[in-house]
Amino acid sequence: MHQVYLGLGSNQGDRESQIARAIELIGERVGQVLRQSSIIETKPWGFMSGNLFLNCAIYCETELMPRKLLEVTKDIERELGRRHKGGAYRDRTIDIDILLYDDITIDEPDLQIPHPLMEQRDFVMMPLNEIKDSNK
Ligand code: PH2
Ligand code: MG
Ligand code: MG
Repeated sequence: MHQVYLGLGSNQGDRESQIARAIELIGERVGQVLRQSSIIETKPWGFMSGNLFLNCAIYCETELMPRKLLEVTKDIERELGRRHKGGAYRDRTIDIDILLYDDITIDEPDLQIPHPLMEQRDFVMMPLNEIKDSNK
């Protein structure tokens, strides 16, 4: 089993439901979700919008390899109404980011692990620190 931390964010539509549904689908398709942080409300970082985010982090264990994990999280984003990918930051119904995957490092154009900007983002680090290594 591989140990994975994911960051979730939503600032458009029914934010709570979309985060809840994303976690449910991650549990079904990625692997058992063993820890979930508190959900915090945060101001948009890196772009202007009047829509506040809800952010949280989860820990799960998976058999999926990193690329397959990326594919599955992108499918879930699409199913939950996300219409854009990449490019400038915009409002989104759901964003699922791979923060950490075991101790591996990947640096490819479409997949970087650990998430390259996470340490600059309180909306990632606060929830992540809440669940990280809490009982391991
Ligand atoms: N995600 C971004 C850009 N800015 N700001 C907040 N508060 N929360 C996010 O999840 C977020 C963001 C790109 O993915
Ligand atoms: Mg993101
Ligand atoms: Mg993303």
